Amino acid sequence: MATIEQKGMYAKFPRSGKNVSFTHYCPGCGHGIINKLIAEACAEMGLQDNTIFVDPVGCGVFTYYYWDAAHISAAHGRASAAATGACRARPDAVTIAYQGDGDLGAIGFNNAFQAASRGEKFGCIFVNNSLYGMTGGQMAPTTLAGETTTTSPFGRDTSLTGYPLHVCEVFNQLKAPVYIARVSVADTRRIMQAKQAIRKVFEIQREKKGYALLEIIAPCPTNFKMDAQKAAEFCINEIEKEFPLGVFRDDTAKAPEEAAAPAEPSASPLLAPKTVPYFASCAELFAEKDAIEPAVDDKAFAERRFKFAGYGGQGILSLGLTIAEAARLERRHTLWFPSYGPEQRGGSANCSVVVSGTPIGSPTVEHPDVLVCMNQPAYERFVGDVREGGIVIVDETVPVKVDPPAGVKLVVWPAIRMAEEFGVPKAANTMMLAALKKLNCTGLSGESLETALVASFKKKPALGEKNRELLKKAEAAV
Ligand SMILES: Cc1ncc(C[n+]2csc(CCOP(=O)(O)OP(=O)(O)O)c2C)c(N)n1
Ligand code: SF4
Repeated sequence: MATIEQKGMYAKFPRSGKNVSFTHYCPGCGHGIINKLIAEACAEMGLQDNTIFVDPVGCGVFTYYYWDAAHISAAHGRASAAATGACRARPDAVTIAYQGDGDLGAIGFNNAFQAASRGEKFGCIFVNNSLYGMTGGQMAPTTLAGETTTTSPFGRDTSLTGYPLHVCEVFNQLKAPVYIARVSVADTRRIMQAKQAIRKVFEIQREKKGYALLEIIAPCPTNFKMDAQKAAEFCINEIEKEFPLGVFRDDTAKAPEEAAAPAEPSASPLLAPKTVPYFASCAELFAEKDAIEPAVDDKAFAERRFKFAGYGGQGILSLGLTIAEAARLERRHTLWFPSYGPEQRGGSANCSVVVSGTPIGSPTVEHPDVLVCMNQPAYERFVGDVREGGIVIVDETVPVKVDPPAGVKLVVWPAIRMAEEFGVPKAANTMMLAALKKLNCTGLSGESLETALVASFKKKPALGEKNRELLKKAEAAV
């Protein structure tokens, strides 16, 4: 239970409509102790204003109510993936993922393992209480042989469910991590050691040394069905017997080149050393790749949201990409977000595009201003979502059996027919671009749209010019 003065924590936790000064953890829960140690370490080291915590799904889910720092809430098992994004996007910050043994050891194992293998620069604090606490005490990969849980009521049967997963030992096979250790919070001496180890994880991140994994054995009195004292004893006498405490690796004193030494150079051209540039941020990567000019903020430019939908193979995704590219040419903020089924061709496909004068929060488009539909299922699926004042452009082959919502304009456009009449059936998407251009509903100039269209055929320049011609022909024809 936190006190109001607890370092690194908020004074009050405004949870479930109440403004309380106690956490949601059960009495004697290891999470409560660990939360306190993490908050203290972060505050004492002066890192509160520069720390991003990535919160799990599990009993640790509410840490954003407690730790006074930046937070990202990840989906179940995805904290290491989200932490990868956070530490790459903000290499100057300290990123700490907090995960339970179900979250990391079961659903999220591959995410966590691959992040460790890549040596992502974040610290992962992994709370092992040997079961799924939040959902009522089910068996986890870390459950001991013979341990009773709600899904192993007669004790874990290793002949059916395998053996307890030793996360530290498995991760210790990887090259990249710089620090791997297991501690416990089952008594005062252990808590003091755990605090030192937590500080070490923060230090490694502050000094940008690399990936660190700290497993913490923690009691869950509620699901062990024991009082706090007995639950702590169970950790010491049983869990720690299976999961011995200790430091598995500490490469922090080594120079980075030494810690993850590259493989010996090879004579094979496939393995020949290449110079791989290091990019500190995505912006830098893109700038290098395509010499892209960054977007310019322009509050006067109203955000527009587009949805393009049809069958795979109709060029729906490229049409969206052309709009995004035209926006980029005008140095607008833009995002293109495709969604398609497993089929290469013929399955349904759609993409969302956002064009904005200010940075864009989400790439998903739930209520488009402009909807372009190339087939009936797409029309019926999305037409009801279009925002009032918006526009729907639908190919004339689509039977319009459902009216658009009130205040939405419907334009029926002969994209497929024109493309066939012009002898290039595959150019139906270019015909749709002509509609967007002619109806002036992109907020982008005709010149940018044309340039983006031609650029989309970068590898086949003749086709680019052909499509520019077709675009003009379509505009003149309708
Ligand atoms: C995708 C998904 N699958 C399952 C769940 C249900 N669920 C929530 S927490 C949890 C397990 C939590 O156990 P653990 O990670 O060990 O954390 P603890 O609660 O013990 O701290 C599960 C299975 C979910 N929220 N999302
Ligand atoms: S259920 Fe277990 S892990 Fe969850 S808060 Fe209670 S004691 Fe802690």
